[in-house]
Amino acid sequence: MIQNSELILNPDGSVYHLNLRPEHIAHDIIFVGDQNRVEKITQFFDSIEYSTQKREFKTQTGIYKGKRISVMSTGIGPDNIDIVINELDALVNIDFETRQPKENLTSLNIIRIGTSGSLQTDIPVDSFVMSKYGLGLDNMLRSYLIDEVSNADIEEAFIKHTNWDAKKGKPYAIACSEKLEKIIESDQMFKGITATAGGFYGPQGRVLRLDIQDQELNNKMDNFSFDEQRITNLEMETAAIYGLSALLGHNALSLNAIIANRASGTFSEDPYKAVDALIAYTLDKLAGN
Ligand code: R1P
Repeated sequence: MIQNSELILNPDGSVYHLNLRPEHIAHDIIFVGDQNRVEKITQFFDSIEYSTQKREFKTQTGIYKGKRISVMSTGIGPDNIDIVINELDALVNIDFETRQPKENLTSLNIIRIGTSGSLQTDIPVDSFVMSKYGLGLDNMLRSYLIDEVSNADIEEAFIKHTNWDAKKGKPYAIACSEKLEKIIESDQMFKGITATAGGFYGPQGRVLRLDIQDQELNNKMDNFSFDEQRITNLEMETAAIYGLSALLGHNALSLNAIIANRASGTFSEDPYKAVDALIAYTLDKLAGN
């Protein structure tokens, strides 16, 4: 039995941070970072059956073209992903009455629609990237036993190529769900390795007033490749989503609208337009159109 201190439920039976009970979520779930992006997606729904929010975690569940979908904001960073995916998994795979894992487990389909910075000059602002792999530079996943889901060959090649300082922890590489990749993929999307950082400034090589441990890291990342996959972009959630989903048996895919190009120093003139186009594309693919 999982103790009250380990799986915390609110007085109404909802899970602690997400504020949701099992009946409130669909098995197809879209993650966004920004809570204001949730309604940018659900505005296209035929109906909304449930809405809730606690802190940065806002969820709406409804029907889009006959398909039940939940849209959920994760806030920023891998630490939030630890909360969101563990609580989502508890909602479907732990019996809240007996506090025991269920015998028949449910696999959720999780798709992130995020924003991100490109590391490659030829992946311009306003384009889309699908992450074939997440490369976690953040350490969150290293609290779990990840050897069976992580790709040690990519990790070792990356550590060698960048002369990675072990004091920052060991990067981890996790593949996307091939099932979701097939449903969503398009010729118009770039595909590659998405690096996930545990912060926005120093951890992504941005220097304002503080010196950083490796000024050359972004340059080294942009010329790394493994098995014809290069590092396309840098953001803060994908590797954590892929890792926890793989460990818990869920399918995950991350899509990002490129709103900044770190290689050329440019930022989109209308970042919302690219995000809106990615939302429309993804919803229709999910609904089977
Ligand atoms: C940083 O500004 C945030 O934006 C990106 C990063 O991953 C980080 O969460 O994604 P979202 O727009 O989905 O939040």
